[in-house]
Amino acid sequence: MHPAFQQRLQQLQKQHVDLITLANEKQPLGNGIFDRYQRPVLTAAHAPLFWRYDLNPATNPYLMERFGINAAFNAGAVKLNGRYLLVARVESTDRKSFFAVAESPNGIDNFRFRDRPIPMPETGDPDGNVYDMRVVQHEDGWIYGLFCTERKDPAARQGDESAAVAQCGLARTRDLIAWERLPDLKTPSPQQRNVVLHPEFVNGKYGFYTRPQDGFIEAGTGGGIGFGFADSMENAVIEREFIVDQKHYHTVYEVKNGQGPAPLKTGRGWLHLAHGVRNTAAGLRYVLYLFMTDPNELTKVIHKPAGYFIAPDGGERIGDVSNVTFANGWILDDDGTVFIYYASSDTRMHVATSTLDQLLDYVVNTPPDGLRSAATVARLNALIDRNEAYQPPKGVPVFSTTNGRPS
Ligand code: M1P
Repeated sequence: MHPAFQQRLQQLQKQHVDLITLANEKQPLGNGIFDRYQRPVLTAAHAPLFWRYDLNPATNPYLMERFGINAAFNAGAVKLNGRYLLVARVESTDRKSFFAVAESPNGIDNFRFRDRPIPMPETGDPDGNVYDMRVVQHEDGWIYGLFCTERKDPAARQGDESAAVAQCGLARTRDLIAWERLPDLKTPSPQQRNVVLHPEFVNGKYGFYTRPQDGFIEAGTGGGIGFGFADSMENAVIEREFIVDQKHYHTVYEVKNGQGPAPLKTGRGWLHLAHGVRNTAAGLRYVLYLFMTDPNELTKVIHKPAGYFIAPDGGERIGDVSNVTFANGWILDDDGTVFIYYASSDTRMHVATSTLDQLLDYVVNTPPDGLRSAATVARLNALIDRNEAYQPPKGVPVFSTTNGRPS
């Protein structure tokens, strides 16, 4: 073997091991609702070297990349046998996405991809692209994967090579190793993305959160997080969708929104993580928000704090599709810790941690959006009024509110 090949291989190996064994620390202080961490938990660079390089010096004397990985993002999440598993959307440089499992012993660092991507079977109508899997442990005993399957729009006008139809692909597994593909979900909507299975039966039926939309990008007359029922998973058909949480003028979800992972069952109701999209001069901005639905009436929102819960911050703002946070996986541990896995800018995965108690406090006690600037000012003044009793006594040095320096 040529010494240069050997030397480069050793350097690449060291760089990879250093990356995947790095400890991840909490960022200091936080906002009291959740904690961010110093570094992403999963990136394209986490992909094993044997996915990216032909390691044979005879056929790859320059040790060049033969298979480029572009991004690792929008991961479903599940805890199995004490391990924290992410089912990531891995995107190769040819723009195709596929699913691959990465696992960690603690949920915040040391994520390693399993040796091979998921060999997702196809239906009779092959997928053009698959992405954004929600992993749901249903009470029927199966672990379901619900994901977007995208195909070229057969009605696209001649020359239009970007028109696509998105629908919900379904698959199930017991172990995240062997997957059985089921027929795609059928709904009345021309397009579907962000479809999620409710983890319990609802009156003996399977409940689905949906996102009806008219076009591939535009929600149009659709949009909003919907809900519908199907009698079976082997032939899942939803006849009617009910809107649970609609998009709304001049909010962080004015263009569209979508359910994140499956909701968590709590003593107060079902806790939902979702994304909301608004338009800006710089393009669409995706943020995450929380809301809660009634424990028995699943289409009734009972709490919804104003505004966003997580938005792109610092380096999270930049990536292939900048200004995006997107989440389709979270894990509730037995001790009440919640691991929120979110992607930034369609490029990499992060974790934020909180507790169920903190998230419930946030959702129940944060006032809803008043939908007008004056209502926002009233909400702020109400807080300032309540805080009057807790101001430091007069004469005690405080930070000036006028010049930002100690007075
Ligand atoms: O690029 C941002 C996101 O856009 C889509 O989300 P939505 O269906 O809500 O518009 C998806 O393609 C998602 O994967 C992507 O992160």
